[in-house]
Formats: sequence, C-alpha cells, structure tokens
Amino acid sequence: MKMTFRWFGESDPVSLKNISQIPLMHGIVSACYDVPVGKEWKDDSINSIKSRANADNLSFEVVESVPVHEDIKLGKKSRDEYIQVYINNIKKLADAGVKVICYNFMPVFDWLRSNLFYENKDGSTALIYRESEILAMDPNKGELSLPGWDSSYTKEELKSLLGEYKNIGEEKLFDNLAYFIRGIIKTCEERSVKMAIHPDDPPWSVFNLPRIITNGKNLGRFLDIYDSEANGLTLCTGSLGCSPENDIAGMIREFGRNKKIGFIHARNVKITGERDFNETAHPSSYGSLDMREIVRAMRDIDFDGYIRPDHGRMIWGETGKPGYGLYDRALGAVYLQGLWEGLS
Ligand code: DNO
Repeated sequence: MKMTFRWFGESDPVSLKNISQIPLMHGIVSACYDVPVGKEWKDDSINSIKSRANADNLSFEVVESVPVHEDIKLGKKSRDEYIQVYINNIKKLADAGVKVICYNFMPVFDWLRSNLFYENKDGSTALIYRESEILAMDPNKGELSLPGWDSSYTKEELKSLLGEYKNIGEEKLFDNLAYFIRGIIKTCEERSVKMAIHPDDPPWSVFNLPRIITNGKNLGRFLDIYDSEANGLTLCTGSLGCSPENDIAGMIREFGRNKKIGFIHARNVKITGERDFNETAHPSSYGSLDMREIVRAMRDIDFDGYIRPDHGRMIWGETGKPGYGLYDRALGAVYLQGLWEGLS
C-alpha cells in the first residue's frame, strides 16, 4: 500500500513540505488543474509538479483527474478528436513516470454535496448531502453549490448541455464509456499506465442524469468491457459507501484479487437517512463504514496500489478547500497506516 495525498498545486494552502512531514507518506496525487477539459497538458507543467514533489521527497505517480470531455460521454462525432487528446495526455504522463490515472464518467457534474460547511457539535465542519436540498436546486438557473465541479459553464451552456443528455440513458452512456475505453486502452497497456475509474458520487442518478458506476454489479460490468490490469478502478469507500447495499470490503476482495484496483480513496460516511449522509472523521466509530474491515480486505489481497485519505473535516480552525484541509486528512492517513500495521 502506497500512501498518497491530494495536492492542488501552487494555489493549494497545503504545502508539499506539510505533506512530506506526514508519517509514511509516499507521494502526491495531482493534476494540471488549470488546463480546460479536452486540451493537451504541457510537458513542462507535468514535469514541474514532478520535480517539486521529488524535491520534498514525494513521488508523483498518480493523477487525479484527467477529465473526460462531455462529447465523449455524449458519444458525439467529435469524440474521436478528444480521445486522441486523451491518448496524448496519457503518453505525456507515462513519460513523466505516472502509473495511475483517476477519472470519472459522470455526466456534467462531478461529486455533489448540499452543504460544505455543516457544523458538527465539536465545532469542526464537514461536507454533507441531503437529497431534498440538492433536488431543490435548479441547475438551469445556476442555483448550485458544487465543489470539484467545473463551473466554467455559463447558465445557457449548462442548460443546453443538460438538454443534450435528455436522450442519453444508462445504456447509451455505458456504450459511450466502452467506446472510450477501447479507444485508449492499448496506449495504457503499452505505457504501463493503469486507468482507474472513480465511482459516481453519490452513486445514484441526480438531476435526471444517468449514473452508471454505482454498485458492485456495475463495476463488474465495467471491468468486463476490457479485461486488463490497465482497465481498473478507483475504489472510493465514501462514494460507494453512502449506499447501504454496497459492501465495500467485499468489493475490494472481489476486484482487488485480480489487480483491478489501482487506487483507493479511503474515508468514512455516516448514513443519516435515505439518500442523506454526512462525511465524518475517518475512524470506524464515526460513520457507517467498518474501516478496519476495509483495510483487512486490502491486507487480504496484498494491496500494493495507491491509497489516499479522502475528504477530511475542517478542524483546529483551518480554512481552505472544503474536504481538502491538511489536518484531518493527515489524521486519516496515519489512522489508515495504523490499521494496516495492526493487521499485519
Ligand atoms: C472528490 C473527488 C472527485 C474525483 C473525481 C475523479 O473529492 O474524489 O472529484 O477527483 O471524481 O475524476
């Protein structure tokens, strides 16, 4: 297991030095966040992330994310051009020593939360999801508060994009995903890069958009598109874990045994109602997930891929990007290492 930490680049208030001081930290997870979706990344920018990380004794072997252009998800004619750009980016990243690329195939939006600053009794703040509050937002009017989502669309663009998805159901989206995978996978095999799809978060349809990477059955179906270690998963415990029917440890055993898990996002969530959940501190007793059982499953499959603590709460007065402060994620990283060592 190689412990990593997400770093958002120069603008990230969390410094590489801070990250390197977390015990047992192997490397960072980063990306060229300033390049618009569908454009080529610059070698210089990639190499500068790498050399900055290396200077602080951290590796840069995992990218999160290389985003997938909407035309690919929509299956438009122009998708072939965007797939070519994607291939070029894979090659550049492989040349810089990147081993795993995390991406997702969620239409329009990435992860969704209703409140980024929910105040816990102890004064810490966390991200939470209340389905009724999300559904009360109207994306056509721009009434959204969505971290991690590319909000560079104008209201009109968003409206028209949502319109284009009216004809795309789950099956069509799945076909478009298969087309994308078949387009890029040979390059990944040749360059020893593992693609690691991130599950949909939350793992159900929101705003009537199809979502397909949601449960064990669908993960299996996805992997069957092309059977290769290059075509794998980012097993995100929190994204999948807010659906009570998802058995996370079971998924790790099932898919990890065949080396189909390149990357793990580890965090806990507390299911507070039907389709409602709070993000919590990492330890098992704070949420609905049995983190020890999850790490035990990783042990059972001799997980040798990358893992990162996922979202943390904001604690000790820290401010910054919700979910991505230093302190609580650092506690999470060390907690996970403790479980790992304890289960050895
Ligand atoms: C949220 C993240 C996601 C993830 C993408 C991967 O914190 O886990 O935004 O980076 O879905 O493409």
